[in-house]
Amino acid sequence: MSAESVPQTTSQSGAPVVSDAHSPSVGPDGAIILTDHYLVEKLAQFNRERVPERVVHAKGGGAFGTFETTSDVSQYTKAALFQPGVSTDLLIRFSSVAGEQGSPDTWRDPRGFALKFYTTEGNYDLVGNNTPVFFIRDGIKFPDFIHSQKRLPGSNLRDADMQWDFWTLSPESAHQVTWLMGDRGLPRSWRFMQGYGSHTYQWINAAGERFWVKYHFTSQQGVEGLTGEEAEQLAGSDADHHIRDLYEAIEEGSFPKWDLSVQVMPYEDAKTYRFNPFDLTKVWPFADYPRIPVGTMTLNRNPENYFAQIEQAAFAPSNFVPGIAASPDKMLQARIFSYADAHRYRVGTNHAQLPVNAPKAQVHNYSQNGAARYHFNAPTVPNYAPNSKGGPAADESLFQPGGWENDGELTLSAGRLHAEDSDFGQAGTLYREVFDDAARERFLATITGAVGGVQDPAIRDRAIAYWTQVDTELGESLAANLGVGRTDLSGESQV
Ligand code: HDE
Repeated sequence: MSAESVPQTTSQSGAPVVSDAHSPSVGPDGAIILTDHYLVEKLAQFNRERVPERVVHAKGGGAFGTFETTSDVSQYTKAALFQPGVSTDLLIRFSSVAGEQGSPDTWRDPRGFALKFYTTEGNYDLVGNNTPVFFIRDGIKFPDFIHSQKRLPGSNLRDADMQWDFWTLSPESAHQVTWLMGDRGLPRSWRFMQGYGSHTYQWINAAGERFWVKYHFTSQQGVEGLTGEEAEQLAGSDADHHIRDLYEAIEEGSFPKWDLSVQVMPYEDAKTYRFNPFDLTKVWPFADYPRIPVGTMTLNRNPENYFAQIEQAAFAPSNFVPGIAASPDKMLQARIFSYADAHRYRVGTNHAQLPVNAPKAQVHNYSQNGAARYHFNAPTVPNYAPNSKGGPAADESLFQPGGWENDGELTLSAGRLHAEDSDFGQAGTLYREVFDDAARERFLATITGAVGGVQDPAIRDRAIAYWTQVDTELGESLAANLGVGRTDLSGESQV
């Protein structure tokens, strides 16, 4: 391109720059000068290019797209984006969990499936994973859980003993660990995996009737995994394999799609359902509550700038819209605090004003100032309410009668046990009835390798007992593969 046709380089304040190759100096070999404000600006800006990476889900990638509501679910929710025929722009970010920003995409891990719907009623964020359950059912254990999956405080190395010490002392983790050690833990790429809201949420229809729902995103590309060998090879040869796969597919016009369906539980069913419907370690079998089609998500536009649009993307489970609300799920409630807090720390108090996070709906409120404030009210709008000067007014008639009955003394509890609740039941069902023979064979090989990395015999024995409680034969096969005798369910080896 000729010199005339390219833009003139400027400083951040727009002044023309004379060189990006030589710093002015006193004589050819002389001192460079402090008044060279462009050199100072360029080096100072460089030092400040990073925002803190996400403390979990640090490595990821994303795209923009649309959601089309193709069914009529208005009997369950009044949410504008889920009304028949409505098309809504969205942003998705996929991610791994434990790895830092530079880590390989193909490490065994759950995958984040975070959605931001730019609806006419404000942004609706649905921040889920590629598995329908989670490791724990109370947010107070989350920092500890993540610590156990990352690095030892002394050596800064990852450690199988730490992982399995936490898991075997947290039996509620068994269902999700079974998903993790199965094929879903190594998706071929983000395009070939399912997505879930994981939690139970509440939908409220125009008449104020309440329903409990679970979200399912079914990949139209199918579900495919990597073998352990393929994943390890890719971890070495292409750490960004999943980012690349999604980016190149969209560039080529091969737009990945997912069909959204929901399981809907009538409000009153929750009290007597066979499983605690708000326990994030449990699924609702489809036979009990079949999936009801809602619509289709299509990803059709890559980010133009990764940092501005993906690294600074701020997804928050607290971003609800009318017709959608929380549930008694303690994990969801803890997340409602944590995400916006993380964004205020990581991106800044006005993160919601960044274009990628800004709603398409108009914003009117009395918040003001704070670092990097960009949007502001006209000077005629007062910064207090109530006021007689035409400032924005809240509308109590919009109060949605969501919520649920709460009563009883403060207590410490893992939640009310329902008829068929157990920490290992659904994990065993997944292993015996969902996995086929080949998947069970791969699964045994995976946990043999993983538990085989444990050094502490007491933790190893507890891990054998943990898998024995999922499935007796599985536990026996694992013990045989590890050359360990039977372990009683208390975790003591009976060698
Ligand atoms: Fe997260 N989680 N989480 N998490 N999570 C974050 O938010 C947290 C949980 C998930 O692409 C953080 O911006 C708590 C369940 C995804 O930007 C943080 C608890 C599920 C992403 C946070 C959980 C998730 C995050 C880290 C226990 C699936 C990436 C930095 C109560 C249903 C979103 C940040 C993106 C990110 C907190 C458990 C999924 C620290 C306290 C369960 C997909 O705020």
